[in-house]
Amino acid sequence: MDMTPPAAPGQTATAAARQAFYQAIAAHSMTPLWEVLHALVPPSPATPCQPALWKYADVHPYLMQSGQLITAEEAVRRVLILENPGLRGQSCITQSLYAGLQVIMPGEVAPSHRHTQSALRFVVEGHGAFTAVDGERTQMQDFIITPSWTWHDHGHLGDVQSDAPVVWLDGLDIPMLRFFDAGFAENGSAKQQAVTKAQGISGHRYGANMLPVRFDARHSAPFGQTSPIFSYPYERTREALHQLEAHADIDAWDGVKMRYVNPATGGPPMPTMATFMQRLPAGFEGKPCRQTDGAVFSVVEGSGTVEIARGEQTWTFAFGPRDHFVIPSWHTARLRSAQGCVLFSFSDRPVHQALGIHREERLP
Ligand code: 1HN
Repeated sequence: MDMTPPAAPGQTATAAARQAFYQAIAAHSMTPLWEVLHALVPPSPATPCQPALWKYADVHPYLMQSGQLITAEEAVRRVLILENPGLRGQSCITQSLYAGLQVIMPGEVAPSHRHTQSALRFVVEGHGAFTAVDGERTQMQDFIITPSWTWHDHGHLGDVQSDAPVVWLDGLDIPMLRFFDAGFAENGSAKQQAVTKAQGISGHRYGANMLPVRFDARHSAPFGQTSPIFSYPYERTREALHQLEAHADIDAWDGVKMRYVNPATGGPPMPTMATFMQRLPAGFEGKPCRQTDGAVFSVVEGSGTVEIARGEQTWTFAFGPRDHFVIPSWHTARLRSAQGCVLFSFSDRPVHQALGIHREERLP
């Protein structure tokens, strides 16, 4: 018996036969590769992720309003997610990275929990808050990491020096863990974890260009793949960049750009996310470059512009202190700064490198 349906007007018999075939196999959870092959292996990355800029002047009032609407404790984490306009509803800033701005008010606590997702914090505004990571407290300032499966809680004592909110950028590998279906989480038994270590001890032990004599990164749980330092003070970073700008070569694409390291391995502080600090000298006109790792930027000091291009489209963002922007995978970016500036950024580069798929192109 001939099962071929009659061709619809304008449809060839072949097309009709194919459609009927697709419907028949769909009932068996199958679908033809040849209809999707081109989209599956594009000639170059075809990300739905879009370049985007969040001006702090626009964001700040909403952060403060959120502080009136819900307590940190009720929210667990009071965060406004920086959601990529091309990925709405997916709680991510690139296909592999999550970013949000978290606010904590004096007197508040964000309760203790742990999860397999790794987190980084970059403090944007305010001081007087602290975070605790696996029993050690540190000031919530500058760049802090919360490695996978470490207990963490945040608090703001509201001291005499600061009764203002503290705001920081959270960067997490949430979409990656979702992709791998490897997310686990646990709440602490107490709101705040017990402090079991002296404040700053990990910095003294691992952050003074030395390691304990028998330290072996490969066998030092929980540090196998994450930095044993979890606080990287900006003062030292800033001075290093300043001296390098004055006395070393300026890279024509990046200015002076350094990556944060795990001092025990030389690798990134956490296995899924690389973090960078970069200084563009006054008058810098960067050459264009593109890479497969999508990157999120937080402007620390100064101002400038980033021009981002993909195909026929160009986006130009003017940025200043506390603004945030995202450069998606394989978008050509060009940084300029008349006044000079300092930029913090993070990306999924370590994963690209571990998989041998990282590509970078520095254009003339
Ligand atoms: C989290 O634990 C924090 O600890 C921030 O501050 C943002 C987003 C999703 C899941 C866990 C934090 C988070 C998060």
